[in-house]
Amino acid sequence: MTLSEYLKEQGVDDALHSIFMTLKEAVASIAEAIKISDKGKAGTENIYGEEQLALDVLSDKILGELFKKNEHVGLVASEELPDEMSVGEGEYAACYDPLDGSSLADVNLAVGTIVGIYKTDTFVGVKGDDQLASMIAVYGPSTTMILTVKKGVVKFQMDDKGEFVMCKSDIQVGEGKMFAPGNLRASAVREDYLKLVNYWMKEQYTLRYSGGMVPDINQILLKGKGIFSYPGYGDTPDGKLRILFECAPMSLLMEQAGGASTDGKVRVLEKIVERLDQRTPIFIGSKEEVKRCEEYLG
Ligand code: AHM
Ligand code: MG
Repeated sequence: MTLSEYLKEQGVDDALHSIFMTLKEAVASIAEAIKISDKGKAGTENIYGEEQLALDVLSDKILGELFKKNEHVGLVASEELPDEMSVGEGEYAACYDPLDGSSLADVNLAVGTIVGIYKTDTFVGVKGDDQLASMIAVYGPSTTMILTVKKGVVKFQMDDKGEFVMCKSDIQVGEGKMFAPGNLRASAVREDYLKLVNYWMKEQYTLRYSGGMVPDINQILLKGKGIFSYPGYGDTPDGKLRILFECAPMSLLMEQAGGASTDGKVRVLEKIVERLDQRTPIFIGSKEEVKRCEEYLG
């Protein structure tokens, strides 16, 4: 089943369908951009400048230009732009991290795109629960999209013609011993986080941490178990990851798959976005693990 067929089967409106067609085009182009930039590393420094930055900017440009062409999208916000940007009259709004974990691209580790879809004329004041859909794309050995239109979670894989074909339906996250402990630096000053990580180690959880939130969350969704954590500490009590561009779209996917996501006290999807770059601590994955995080850190 293709992405288009799936969306029609789910009864999404023409506008949202068209937005996903734009996304599929963007993901295919970004996948190509990543490949070319790796190949050209030795000889193309003059054109691309600092490579990671070039890839971030390029991915951002690809998404921005394609959304501008889509009549249903009126507003975009990107992790790479200083402010939200009106792009037309459409009632839909898209926010995205065009290439999350881009510093991993030069060592050929997986990177990803994160997108949240809303109906709003400003992202200030929205909360993750307001999303109508969300998606992560992973650029690894294959290019894949995991998405939700709030009717469960499904995975598509790009074929050689740039078509996205469903390869997993009804993705479910249950329980199991796998952990991706982000920002371990915090455990040097936070006794509670150290205790939590020690619990996972003593219980012989499998460590699966890539340094990219997209592949890490992708893994939890596809293995159907595990926990990803990124607490704050010291001068950055809210950590590094942004609600709008990273945490809300991921949290919608996780909850739709039967998992959970919290900042330690509050569901991430309930948190109001007061500033576009607002950050939040996040503990996301299997329900029981998220509960454990709240118990240890709340
Ligand atoms: P980015 O948006 O600048 O790429 O940063 C986000 C990434 C996440 O994918 C990952 O989980 C996190 O940064 C890792 O951060 P750090 O290496 O600082 O622990
Ligand atoms: Mg990011």
